[in-house]
Amino acid sequence: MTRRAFLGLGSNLGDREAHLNHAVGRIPDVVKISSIWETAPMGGPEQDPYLNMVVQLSTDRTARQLLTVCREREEDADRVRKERWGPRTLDVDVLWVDGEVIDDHDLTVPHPRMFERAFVLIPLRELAPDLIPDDFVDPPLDDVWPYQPAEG
Ligand code: GSY
Repeated sequence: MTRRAFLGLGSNLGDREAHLNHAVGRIPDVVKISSIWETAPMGGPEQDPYLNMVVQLSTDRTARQLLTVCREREEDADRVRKERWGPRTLDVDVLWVDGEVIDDHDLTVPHPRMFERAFVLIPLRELAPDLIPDDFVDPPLDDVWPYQPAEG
């Protein structure tokens, strides 16, 4: 059964834009891509701003199969799991799969923190306004701001 699914991507180490674009090109069944947003880091040690985006899939894959895709894309970016909440070349999370609810030790869907994170909700809103809580208030522009790619 083909369903709508959303993955969230983030990067704050190395060539952030290249990490995102490379991953998006290698995620199967992508049908829509949000803008890229630059976002202040939430949690963890002092670290550089992130680039964040969300992609929408129309897919037969289950959330668990999508988790495998996410991990493969993180491995492509040589992601090293050093410090929880620490800087990373690429983070890819399963946010939402229509009709799936999972609460396993390694996978929770819907993503347990997606509704508290402006860096998820703002790009997600471009693709799926129906998933945004009615009481969501946009954060100040110094928390989440449109990404301006370097020219040239
Ligand atoms: O959970 C994803 C990794 N991450 C991020 C992120 O993607 N964006 C921002 N702004 N802060 C973050 N903190 C963590 S951990």
